[in-house]
Amino acid sequence: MLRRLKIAYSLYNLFNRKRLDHNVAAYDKLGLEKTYFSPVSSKDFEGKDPAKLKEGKPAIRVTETELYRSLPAADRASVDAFEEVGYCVLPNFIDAEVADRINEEIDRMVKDGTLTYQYNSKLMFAIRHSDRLRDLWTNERLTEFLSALLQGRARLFQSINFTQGSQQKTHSDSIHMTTFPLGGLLGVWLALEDIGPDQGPLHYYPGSHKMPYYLNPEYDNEGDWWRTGEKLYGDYEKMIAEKVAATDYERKTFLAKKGDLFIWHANLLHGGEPHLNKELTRKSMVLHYFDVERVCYHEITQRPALM
Ligand SMILES: O=C(O)CCC(=O)C(=O)O
Repeated sequence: MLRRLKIAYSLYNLFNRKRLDHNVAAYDKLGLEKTYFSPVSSKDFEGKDPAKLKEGKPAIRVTETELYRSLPAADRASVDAFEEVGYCVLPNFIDAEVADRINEEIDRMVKDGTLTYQYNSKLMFAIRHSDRLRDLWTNERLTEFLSALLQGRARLFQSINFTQGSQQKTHSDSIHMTTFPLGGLLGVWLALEDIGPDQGPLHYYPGSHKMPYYLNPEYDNEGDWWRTGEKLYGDYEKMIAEKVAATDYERKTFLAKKGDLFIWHANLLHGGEPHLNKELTRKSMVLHYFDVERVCYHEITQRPALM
């Protein structure tokens, strides 16, 4: 019950001004009477003009970025198709030796207790504990490329490492990490070893990012002025399963080689396949980037995102 009280989140957020200031300028531009710690959800933006947030800010095209220009033709073609299919694949993006060093660093942080498994299989925010990891994912070349894909300003928000498959049911990240206007998020997924069909590979539905964004109102999870919605996450997953079953989108799995990168759109439906052979690991790392030129928040809990 306490977890649903908006006042509890607001009190916590009251003491995190620096990490929440990013939304304030956007609230002003949109004419929203909110402070940095106020609850926020999609219903706040009804009738608001998203163009107000991007006034006078021409974004660079992805084809002009240094990273894109350095890619082999096949990878460029994958990036070119991003808008159409909702993802792109950059094979061998990271050298095997760099992947090994990431694995060593994660192992060390698990052994010394810096990282502990949460939500079954997730090692959250390793980037907060390792300069090397953070630098790898915040370098200028990658940031420029991701900013161009977002048509905004990409900022690394979160990392999650896995040693076992997530087995997470199909979802869109936009219920967890949401923006106004919608679509200001990218998922960047790195294989830290070869991942076969029995190791719980990533699954995804090409083109599904063009489906509507299914947020709190679509599964009756809006709550009221003092409480967030009462639905369970399983209710969200059930709704998504029904929505996707009513379409022709095809489910695919990403059988990755160590060092391969998969980038997905904010609304691409994806998840983790069952991890069938538990004797094998499934080492991977996922990074989520927000476009900080938009309002960045969590629709499901109606909280502003702590950057
Ligand atoms: O790696 C996986 O199995 C799924 C990860 C995922 O769904 C996510 O981070 O949003």
